[in-house]
Amino acid sequence: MQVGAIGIGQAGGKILDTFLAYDEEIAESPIRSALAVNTAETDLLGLTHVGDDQKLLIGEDTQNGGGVGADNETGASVTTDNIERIHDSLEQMPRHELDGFLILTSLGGGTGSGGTPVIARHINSMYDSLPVYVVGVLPSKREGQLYAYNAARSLQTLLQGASPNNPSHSPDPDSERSGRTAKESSDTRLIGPDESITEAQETASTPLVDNIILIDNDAYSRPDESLEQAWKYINRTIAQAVTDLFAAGEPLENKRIPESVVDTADIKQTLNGGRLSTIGYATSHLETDTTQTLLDRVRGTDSTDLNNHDFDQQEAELRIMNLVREATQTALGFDTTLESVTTGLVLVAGPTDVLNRRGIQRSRDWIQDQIEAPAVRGGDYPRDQPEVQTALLLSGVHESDRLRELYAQAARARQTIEDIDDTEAADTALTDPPTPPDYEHHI
Ligand SMILES: Nc1nc2c(ncn2[C@@H]2O[C@H](COP(=O)(O)OP(=O)(O)OP(=O)(O)O)[C@@H](O)[C@H]2O)c(=O)[nH]1
Ligand SMILES: [Mg+2]
Repeated sequence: MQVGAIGIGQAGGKILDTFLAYDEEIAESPIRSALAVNTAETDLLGLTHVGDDQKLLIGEDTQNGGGVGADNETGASVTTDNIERIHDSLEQMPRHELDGFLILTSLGGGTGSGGTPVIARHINSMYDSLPVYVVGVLPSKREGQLYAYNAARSLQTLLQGASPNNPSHSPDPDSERSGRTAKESSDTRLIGPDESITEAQETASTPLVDNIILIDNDAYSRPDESLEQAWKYINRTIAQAVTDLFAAGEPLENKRIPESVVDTADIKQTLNGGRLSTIGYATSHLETDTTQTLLDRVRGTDSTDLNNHDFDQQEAELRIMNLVREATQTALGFDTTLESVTTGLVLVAGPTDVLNRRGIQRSRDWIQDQIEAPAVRGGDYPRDQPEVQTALLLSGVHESDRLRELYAQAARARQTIEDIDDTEAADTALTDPPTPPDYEHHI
């Protein structure tokens, strides 16, 4: 699967950079074309794998290259004001070779969180046939209410696209794919977390994106380390998981043919299983020579023994099953149970002799049993390396304590903001205080 990748904001740019670094290492990439967009100049300068001609600084006139300070309304409006420049950069991408767009961003900051819906809306209006996927990073709970509020608004806007509470944002009746029209490309408004979130994924009539792969900064960071320390690891995990999943089925010269190919259609169908997804990733280093000698001793065989092969294959099968379970647990760090997703894709990468077919099949069956849906896809990715990796994509997340918490945190932030507004209104006696809307959150 080949994508045009857009990293927006600080996190988005760094994740894009990490993708490009990893892709250089494995000499393969799902990123056909890359673009980093930011309002902060230093963020862009810090990217070492993104080329200078792939960097776009926006809003210099208003933000002076200093970012938008976690104000995602400003992030949205600056992106809108610069949409033509973004458009020109997107036009440089070889669109006919792309299977879709992938926007990389944090959801809690200002530039990426506000700019992503604007860019998604623009892509929909210009290149309607190509799907838009987002890798969106949820802020840590430790980062407080404002980031949670930003994330909930950005998510809500991406899932709903237009707010039923605001007639000026209603779907265009003349358009078949309402909400995905050029007409709306100047719409900078972000939907609030209290605005009819009711089962947004299922009922959304006007989503701006085809799928959001959510990454939870909390799920991957350890209590004893700072978030900044965890970012590197998190970014690397995202890059590895998504690259492996997207690149596995790409035919390349000299590439080993998988026994079971995961192709673009498998990935798209898995992502079509819902609007929200999550990924998991696990690695196991293959035994060093010393360990192998030890194992040989335990087995009491030499390496040409036939039983040895069986033993190796049993070991390979077990290794894969353990890795898939581990990958499930990392993915479920974001969510709660496998019952809360509707579809999945399992990919196992490693040297051919350890890609045990039965192990992959049994892992798929194991996930399938729990999801209780027929659609768990899977495949292998043969490549020479001293380790085995499992990448997991779980889609159609329909129940999530983490998201409920995020929306609750966001609602509290909304209330705080309104309380401040009320005080200011009373002080100046300019306007009546607004009535706080009833808050109901459902995922
Ligand atoms: N995983 C990950 N998260 C990051 C990284 N950098 C920042 N974040 C998270 O992103 C959120 C902040 O968003 P940023 O991407 O820094 O914000 P921005 O889009 O650049 O917007 P402004 O700085 O407000 O202009 C917080 O939740 C951070 O924890 C990163 O490299 N990796
Ligand atoms: Mg920033």
